[in-house]
Amino acid sequence: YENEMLNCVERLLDSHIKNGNGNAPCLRTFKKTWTYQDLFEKANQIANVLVDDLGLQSGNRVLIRSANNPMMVALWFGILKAGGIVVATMPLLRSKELKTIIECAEISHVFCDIALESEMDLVDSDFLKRICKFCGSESGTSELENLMINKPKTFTNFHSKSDSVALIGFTSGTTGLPKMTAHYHKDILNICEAFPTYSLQPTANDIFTGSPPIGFTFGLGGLVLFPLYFGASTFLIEKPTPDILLQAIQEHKITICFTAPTAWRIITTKVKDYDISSLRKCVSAGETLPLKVWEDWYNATGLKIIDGIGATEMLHIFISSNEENMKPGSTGLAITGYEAKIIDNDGNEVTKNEPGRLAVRGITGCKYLNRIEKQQEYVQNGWNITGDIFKQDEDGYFWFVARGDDMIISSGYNIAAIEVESVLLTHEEILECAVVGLPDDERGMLVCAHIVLKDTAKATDNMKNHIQHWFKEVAAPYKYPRVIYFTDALPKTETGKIQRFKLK
Ligand code: 3SK
Repeated sequence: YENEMLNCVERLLDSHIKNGNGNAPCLRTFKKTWTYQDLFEKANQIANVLVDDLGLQSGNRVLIRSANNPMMVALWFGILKAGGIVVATMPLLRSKELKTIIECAEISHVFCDIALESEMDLVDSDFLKRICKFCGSESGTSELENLMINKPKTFTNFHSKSDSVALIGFTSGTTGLPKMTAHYHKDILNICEAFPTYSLQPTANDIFTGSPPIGFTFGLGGLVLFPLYFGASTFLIEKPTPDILLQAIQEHKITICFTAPTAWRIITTKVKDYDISSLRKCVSAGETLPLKVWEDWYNATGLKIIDGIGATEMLHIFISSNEENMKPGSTGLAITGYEAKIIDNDGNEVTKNEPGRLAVRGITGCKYLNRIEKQQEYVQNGWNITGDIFKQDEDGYFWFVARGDDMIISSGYNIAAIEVESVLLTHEEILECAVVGLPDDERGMLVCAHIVLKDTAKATDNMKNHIQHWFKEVAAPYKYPRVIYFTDALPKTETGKIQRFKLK
């Protein structure tokens, strides 16, 4: 798509109408189905509202505050049709976080679902020209729906270029100012050829679903871009719990499901109560997938979870596998369109099976808008340096070792928190855990495990002693968690990532 005029909406949405597939199902929910024609008309009406009533200029940044629902998707396309730049946010954000995003991204327009208006109403910013409320639920109307009523259902798309910015993603950075990463219209189409073709081979008959918010690029790809690129349909769930996901799979004959490792783990414990025979592809990302979760799911269902690593900076997944080439426990191979390697601190490639920093380059890449110093850290000699520590084996497979900051150095031992977690998770009483380093005068750091037991009534000192003893039997004793805290739940981001920084 180099140097072309390109609005990605034309390929993702309008092409289905031109090809006579307007009546095909596109967006499904528990209550109703929108066809491609329905989505096309709504997106056009929204684009007309933006230009005629809300004063949008091309290049304006438009924030969407919504749970995963059909109106959110219509807004996503309507904004791009009108020449705006989409900034889709996580529904659980609070007013302070919304204000930061609005000021960083210089947001001029906001579309806010009335169900989420209270936090938005608290935000005051000079950047904002217009907040327009809509009704994301199945029935009901708000300001946007009223403005849409008399608008034409056709629209001449803004003539963007292949390298015009289409969306800005915010990284869920743990500290400091959030980083804004831009992606072009061509990037959006490029990722639709990469991971889906490599790992999923979708057809128009597929029905996608999953839990990640569309405001997270993992969810955007898996629940909007990939299904639409292949003329398939997507089942959107506003508040996805493991039971609701399973219910959707059973009742709506879902074939492809995207969710995070923690959800796969819980779904495994419940799957026997549901008929999920329609499911053919299971995708996990957002956090590394423990081998135990992969094995338990495989034993319960015969399905192989496709693990993948992506990054908001890269837009979507760049290392993954497919059923034919999978090595359980490994994240997989660099997918078509990407190269990856493991480097040391000087940027030199390390020898096979040595841990180092994961570097990747390919059809998408990091383009920070507001953090020049971070751009130079992230992109070096054309390679994107992710924060993760991986090893590559002699067959080219990448094995997760640790997040860049998740190595615990205790008494001179390098202990990967993720490794301690993987061992703990094989204990039959443990449901979830997160391991962090606790500063200690004597040893530098102590391995500290925050554990959720399957039966919280068993959270006693005896149980702590038992887990510590047992750990030393099954793994190198120096790695055992010297400190254990039992907890009812681990802090997580909306995308299911454990917030280890909070535990630290
Ligand atoms: O965290 C990930 O692995 C990821 C995957 C796909 C898209 C975006 C991200 C951050």
